[in-house]
Amino acid sequence: MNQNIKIHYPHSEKIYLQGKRYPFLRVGMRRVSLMPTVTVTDGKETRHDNAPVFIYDTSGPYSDPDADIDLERGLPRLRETWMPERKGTQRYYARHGIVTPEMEYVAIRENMNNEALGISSYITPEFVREEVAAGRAVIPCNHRHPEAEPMIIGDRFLVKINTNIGNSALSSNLEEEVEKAVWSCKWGGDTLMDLSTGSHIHETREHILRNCPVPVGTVPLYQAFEKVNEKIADLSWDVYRDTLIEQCEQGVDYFTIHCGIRLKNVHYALDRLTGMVSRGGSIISSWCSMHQQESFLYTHFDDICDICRRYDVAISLGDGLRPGSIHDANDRAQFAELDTMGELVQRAWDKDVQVFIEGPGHVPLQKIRENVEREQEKCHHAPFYTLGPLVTDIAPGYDHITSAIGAALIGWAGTSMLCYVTPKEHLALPDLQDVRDGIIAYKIAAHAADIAKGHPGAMVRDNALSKARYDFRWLDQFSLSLDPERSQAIYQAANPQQGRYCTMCGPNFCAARISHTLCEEK
Ligand code: IRN
Ligand code: FE2
Repeated sequence: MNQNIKIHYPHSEKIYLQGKRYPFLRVGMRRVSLMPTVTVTDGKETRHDNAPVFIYDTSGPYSDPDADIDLERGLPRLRETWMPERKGTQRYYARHGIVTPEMEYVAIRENMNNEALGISSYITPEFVREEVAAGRAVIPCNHRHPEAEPMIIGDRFLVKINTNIGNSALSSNLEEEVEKAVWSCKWGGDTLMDLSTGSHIHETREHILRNCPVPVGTVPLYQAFEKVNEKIADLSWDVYRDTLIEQCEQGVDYFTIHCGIRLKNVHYALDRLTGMVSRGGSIISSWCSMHQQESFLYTHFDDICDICRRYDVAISLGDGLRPGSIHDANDRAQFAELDTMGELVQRAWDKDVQVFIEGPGHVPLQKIRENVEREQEKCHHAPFYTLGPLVTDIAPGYDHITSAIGAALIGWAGTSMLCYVTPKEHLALPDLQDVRDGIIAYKIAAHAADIAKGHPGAMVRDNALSKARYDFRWLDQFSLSLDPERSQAIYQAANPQQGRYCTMCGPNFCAARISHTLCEEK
């Protein structure tokens, strides 16, 4: 059933590495096999094998030809049998010195090439445990979402990307929603936020969760707002609490909660160039000023933590006062909220709840580093998760680019996860092509940051692709690229004979060819 939703990557094989502490673990990854390099000296041909390259794989069972996919039944419940009884959160186990199966899983996953080639690196299961215990890393994995493959968010690990799906008011059909989720996983989305606000919100989320191999996040305030018929004044802790529990039960892995907004700070955002641009932030700020009260998200924060702890749902502290233009970046509204988040991080940790911090938004290049440094200082090094940031405001239609530039820089400076932005940002709801363009832009930013940070093995894929390019192994170049379909289509459209050159320079102007001749003459 539904086999047509399967994912196929060219010249790739789905392989699984087994756990050592937990031999039942099978960590999926993509193995790209390459052609040999052929050199000709004195008319004699020599072949040198090229080692396969292992690629971090977010596509779960969808890229496994043997998996039987049935969208009605949902994915296999991978993590269900890993621990007989879940006594606490990943943070709880980490602090008690216990390496969970999830911790070993992410250690193997982060090490792809090193692990397969038997090269040791600092990323061991014990290292993962230490980072989770210290609060510097988070493994979002609700006990009730056993379909998800564990992944880790922290600045000593690969930089991750989040994609958003979901539609406003108009509801599309359930199968379409799952297709969007799988599409995001295909191109490399590490986590997925379901921001649906339409009708059937519960069923849509259920369908996505049961078929999603990556952690799923939501903003529960959106559904609570629907429940009170979009009347801000009618929002209350009771409605919010019930919504939280409903979503915890379904298996949502992390919640964006805008609890850093304090009544006394709301006015800071009012004399800005662009006021408030966070949906959740503007709703909750408006509630505070209508009632002249602290928000229930702030006053009930400990209750929220008690609920999240039971399921191991991570809290993503929402940046309700993030700047909506480079003009407003790093202002007192933004930083006042960050101070409150720092206080809340400590309270979440006291209850063993995993927590990370959302950040901007729109920030010019020269103000980016301060964001990370300040976050690490005020929020005690909890992982930072930013939306871009866009480094200029003048390119609507291209905001995947304006924001990927900021994302690369902020990732290099220490941000652990980047929330993608598509070309349609500020203009319209993205379609499938926009999602793909947004993801690729963010994979570039995240990978560039991994290289700059010296993540072990990060450059293996670059070096293999460069060698393929220099050897004119076109197919290898395509299969190693972030978007094999696009690179191959462009090449083939221009060069139907597939000669040893591309149409950018033509055969006689090709520097690589000339360089090869030089080497052969030497
Ligand atoms: C990420 C970092 N800062 C904000 N985000 C994302 O923005 C967050 O993860 C969620 O997907 C969305 C929340 O939007 P509002 O409600 O703050 O506009
Ligand atoms: Fe924006």
